[in-house]
This record gives sequence, structure tokens and C-alpha cells, in this order.
Amino acid sequence: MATKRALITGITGQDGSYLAEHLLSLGYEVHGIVRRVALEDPSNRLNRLSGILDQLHLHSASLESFPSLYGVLSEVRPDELYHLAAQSFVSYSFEDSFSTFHTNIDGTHYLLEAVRKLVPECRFYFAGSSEMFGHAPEVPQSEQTRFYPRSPYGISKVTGFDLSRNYRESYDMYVASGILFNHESPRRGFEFVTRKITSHVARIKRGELTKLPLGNLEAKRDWGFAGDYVKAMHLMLQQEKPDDFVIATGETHTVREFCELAFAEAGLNYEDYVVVDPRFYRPAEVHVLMGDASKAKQQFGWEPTVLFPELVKMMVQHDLELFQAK
Ligand code: NAP
Ligand code: F7E
Repeated sequence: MATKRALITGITGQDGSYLAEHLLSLGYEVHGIVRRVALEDPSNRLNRLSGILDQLHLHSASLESFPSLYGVLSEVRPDELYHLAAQSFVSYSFEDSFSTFHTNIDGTHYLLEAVRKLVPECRFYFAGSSEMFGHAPEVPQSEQTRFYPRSPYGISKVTGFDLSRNYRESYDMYVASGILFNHESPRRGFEFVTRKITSHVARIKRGELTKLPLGNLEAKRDWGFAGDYVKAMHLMLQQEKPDDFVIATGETHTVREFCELAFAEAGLNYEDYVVVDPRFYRPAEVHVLMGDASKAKQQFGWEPTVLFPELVKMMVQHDLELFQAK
């Protein structure tokens, strides 16, 4: 069988790096879209890809530019396209909703249109999010749950999801959306709450910091491991027909519980260090997310292998070593 060619947008991010490794392990030829500046500063901006850089084909393009995306697609002509690039930080989307919409909505639209024009048989994955559920009318949330986004980020993902479905239905294209709940790892960005906590634990342990300022400690999230979730992205593009799937662990925990376990993992009591700082509250909060991934389990056998305590432990242990080495 001919080698399959995959193109990943957002390959430098947490998920992009795990997905690239997974696809390489399956024998794919892996291409990635990066911003031009990343190629100028590879040691910093491509650091998540450092172990596999020599096996990748990287192309510079911008989600803000249709011609640049069109150019890469006409050169690569992928069999599968994983569209992961996005302004993914919910807090920032309140500060600059306009650029979030431009990147997340127009960027998705440009890609879908370029695929339709150039490679309509290419299978397309859209990175949807549990933030689309927002103020959800039910717990747990499934593919049937109504969307009620509570941030510009959530709105941008609902629009990307609707665009993706509309291309599937209007042009008979293979477009699948994952509705992924929070997934974390030692490669998570430092501003997201899990990595903020685990990196602070490590720096407090070293005596570099004395406090961890956080916002809403009662928010509940369904946290899984990114390495498990990228496998589901790949499986979604291997089905006979394109469809949308929730990917989640089915458990929910508060930010406070995450703190409790993370500090305990380093032999500390979180109550001695965590302070509530109103600057980290959001104008509108999503209070409870918990996913029902039974459709994915039934259709392609996907299940999480890493649950909450193991995830916290993995991230804390990684950061204790990382900051020890600094
Ligand atoms: P991430 O670590 O923040 O990575 C985002 C990627 O998008 C980076 O490679 C970034 O490139 C790229 N990007 C951002 N703006 C861009 C632009 N204007 N042009 C080109 N590239 C741009 O995110 P992630 O956690 O891997 O998430 C991957 C996708 O899944 C995102 O679409 C996110 O919204 C979605 N998602 C994530 C989760 C989660 O819990 N992680 C859950 C549901 C959905 P630079 O390196 O150059 O900044
Ligand atoms: O916040 C609360 C905050 O920024 C989680 C993205 O990957 O997952 C992610 O979005 C919760 C929220 O992730 C702080 O209010 C408290 O309730 O880690 P987060 P997120 O907003 O859930 C979804 C599924 C995505 O799609 C997104 O791309 O933690 N929280 N105190 C805090 N959050 C942050 N960041 N910082 C705090 O100090």
C-alpha cells in the first residue's frame, strides 16, 4: 500500500507534536504548517518537535492568509489533513476576540475551501472543543447536547464546527470533527491551569516561588492525556463515513482537586501556597464539563488509558525534573 501523506496545522503545539509522533509510528509521511518565525528560531519554537524534526516536512504559511494555505496544499496534496492550529487560550479570547475569530473561523474556512478546490478527496479533521458546550444544559455532555458557548473561543469553535459540517453536507467531503474535552500533558502550555499548577509546584519545591495565584478553584473539568486523544483524531479519519465524536474520560474534577493532588505529589499542602487572585477570573465561566465518549468507544474502540491521578502525577514528576535541571 502507498505511504499515506498527512498535513498537520498547529504541529508545533501540544497536540500537533503527539499527533506527528503517532502518525510517524504508523508509517505516514508527515507534513506540518508552521509560522515563518518558527523556522527562524527552531530551538525555541519547534522544541516540542525536537525528537522528530529530521523526519518531518515543514512548510511556512499563515492561517490568516488564504493564498499561503492554498500554496502549501497544492504542493503537499495530503490524503489526510488535521486542522489543529488555533488561538487556543480561552482567557485571551476575551482580551482579543477579533484576532481569535480571524484565526479560528477564517483560518478554518480558508483551509476547507482550499481542500475543496484542490484535493476534495482529502480527509479533514477539525479540532472542536468541549468549550462549545459552555453553559451546558446537561451533564455529561454528548454529541446530542446543545451548544451554549461562553467565550469568544467557544463561539469560534462552534462556527468552525458548523463550517466543517456544512462542507461535509454540501460538497460530499470527508470532514470529521472531534469534540475533545480538556487534555493535558507535560507538553501543555504554561498558561493553562494544569501546567501552571504543576510548574508552580516544582518552583515552590525549589524555593524559587512562595505562592500560586489562581482564579476560580471550583471550576470542574474532564481532564485526559493528550497522547490518548491524538489517537482518537486519527481513528476518526479511518471510518467509513465522516462523523463527529466526543472524546473524554467521563470523570470531572475541580481545579482545587488538581491543586490538592499536585502539591501532595511533591509532599506539600496546597492550602499553604494557593491564593485566589481575581485577575484570573473570566468574564463568563464554564462551570462543569464532563464528557460521554461512548459513541467513540462503540464505533472505534477508543478509551482513555490515563486517568486523573496518573495524569497529575505524570505532569508533576516531569516538572520536578525539568526545574531541577535548570
Ligand atoms: P496549542 O498547544 O495552543 O497549539 C496551537 C497551535 O496553533 C500551535 O502550533 C500554534 O503555533 C498554532 N497557531 C496558533 N495561531 C496560529 C496562526 N495564526 N497561524 C498558524 N498557526 C497558529 O493547542 P493544543 O492544546 O495543541 O490544541 C490543538 C487544537 O485542539 C486547537 O485547535 C485547540 O483549540 C483544540 N483543542 C484543544 C484542547 C485541549 O484541551 N488541549 C481541547 C479541545 C480542543 P505557534 O507555535 O506558532 O504558536
Ligand atoms: O482553564 C480555571 C479556568 O485555561 C481551566 C483549552 O485547551 O480546554 C482548554 O480551555 C479552568 C477554567 O483551560 C486559573 O477558569 C482557575 O475554568 O486550563 P484552562 P480551558 O479554559 O478549560 C478546552 C477544552 C479548549 O478547547 C481550550 O483550547 O481553570 N482557572 N484559575 C484557571 N485557568 C487558567 N488558565 N489560569 C488560572 O490561573
